[in-house]
Amino acid sequence: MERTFAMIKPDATARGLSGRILSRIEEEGFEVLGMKIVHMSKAQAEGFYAVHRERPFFGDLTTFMSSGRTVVLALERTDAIRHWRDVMGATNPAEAAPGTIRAEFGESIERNSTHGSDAPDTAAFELGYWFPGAELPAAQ
Ligand code: IDP
Ligand code: MG
Repeated sequence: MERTFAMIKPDATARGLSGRILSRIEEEGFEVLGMKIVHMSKAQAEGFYAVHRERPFFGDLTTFMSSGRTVVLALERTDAIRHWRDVMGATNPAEAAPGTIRAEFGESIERNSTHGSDAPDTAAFELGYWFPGAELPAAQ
């Protein structure tokens, strides 16, 4: 079993897509260990995306991510990190494979509907960022 951090981004919550995305998550065999709705501040978005601080899109990205509600999720499954990245599809919805969430719902490379951790170390950081302390059940 492995855990990953996922998020339904503001473009998707605004269009009423949270339920459909959560259904897909459960259909894919993920256990939802933690879930909450967060309207993050700009500073929280900057902390979460600190790894992208130097990228040209950092300002726009953190403005977008703090513009509305997100659903933050702690997910568990075998091969969770890679499987969730596969289900989301490529960062740019125009390049995402048919049937992926970003191909189906993404509006642009920025407004691409979902987030997923890309490696064990980023998953650990991101899970701890949104589910601090003992909010999640202890790993088996
Ligand atoms: P990922 O979400 O597929 O892991 P990252 O490269 O980690 O992609 O970028 C984080 C987020 O930043 C993306 O999901 C997207 O919302 C935004 N982003 C990435 N590249 C661009 C870009 O070239 N222009 C605008 N926004 C971008
Ligand atoms: Mg990333």
